Amino acid sequence: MLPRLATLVENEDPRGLEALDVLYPLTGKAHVVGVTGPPGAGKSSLVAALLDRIRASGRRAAVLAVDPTSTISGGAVLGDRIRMMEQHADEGVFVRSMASRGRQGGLAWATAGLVHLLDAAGYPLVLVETVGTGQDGTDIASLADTVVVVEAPGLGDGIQAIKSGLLEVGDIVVVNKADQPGADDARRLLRAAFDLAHPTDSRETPILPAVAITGSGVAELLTAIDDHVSWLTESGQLTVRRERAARSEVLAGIRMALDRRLEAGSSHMPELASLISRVARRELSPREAVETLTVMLGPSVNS
Ligand SMILES: Nc1nc2c(ncn2[C@@H]2O[C@H](COP(=O)(O)OP(=O)(O)OP(=O)(O)O)[C@@H](O)[C@H]2O)c(=O)[nH]1
Ligand SMILES: [Mg+2]
Repeated sequence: MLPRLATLVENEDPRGLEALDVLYPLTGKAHVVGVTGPPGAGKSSLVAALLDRIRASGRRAAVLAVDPTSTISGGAVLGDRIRMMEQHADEGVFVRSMASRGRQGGLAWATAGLVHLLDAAGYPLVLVETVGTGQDGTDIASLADTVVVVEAPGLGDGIQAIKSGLLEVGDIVVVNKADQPGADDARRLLRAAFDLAHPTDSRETPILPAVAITGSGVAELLTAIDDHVSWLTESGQLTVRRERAARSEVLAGIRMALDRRLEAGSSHMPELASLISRVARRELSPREAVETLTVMLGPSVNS
């Protein structure tokens, strides 16, 4: 039933959404791990290697790959890999991919919905792969309990990675493709940058080498992931993160609902159409039109 239900949730079929409402109280038990990083860093390879490791130790896990075919690094190849994983999935593993294409905003919302479903289905570990550049709105950082940022040597210099802001959200950083030149330098540079930026943090962000295609370093990564959830629990950070996740999901939902209503525009909101026409005729400034429409949301932060 899970694949069918996932499709209903993904398509925002009312039956899927109702099921989510019913299932939601059962969620919150899974450890949600976001795996993000620049295109081609080896996220899918690393997730596949992690799955092998997880299965070998008799644990169960679900994987959600967001947009596996959208990137510059050979989307078709990657799509194949995900499909392969889907086929090989046994009862202890559930692999699902989701495209952001054609989705009118609401990617974070849809991702969260599927994660809740996998959580409710009883998978103790849910891995979510997203492409992260530091500027996109997939919000994996607010959704996940643990964020693994995957970097690789040769994907632009380390300074760029630091400036992108992506590293900031990482609870664990992996320098993948450690079999390639420059990996040690990349790791040293990242270590120095982290220590400079966070000299007094109670927890040091692990920066781990890995070779996803051979599985080297993957056991250490899984240990680091498990250690992080222990740290979250003991430090009370888990509660803080869950609160933040709930907040960002609700706000994302509100934004999406507003966006859609506005997109539906003239047919559902004759006032909007007439305001837009008045702006076009220069009878009303754009700001005045916005003000008129947002009055219903309460006083603006500026006033
Ligand atoms: N040499 C080497 N190649 C690797 C390693 N890990 C992955 N690759 C290769 O790097 C390419 C990209 O790997 P993927 O796992 O698809 O990377 P990704 O980050 O998921 O890519 P996108 O989903 O497109 O952003 C593939 O050709 C992999 O075989 C590694 O540790 N060493
Ligand atoms: Mg991938």
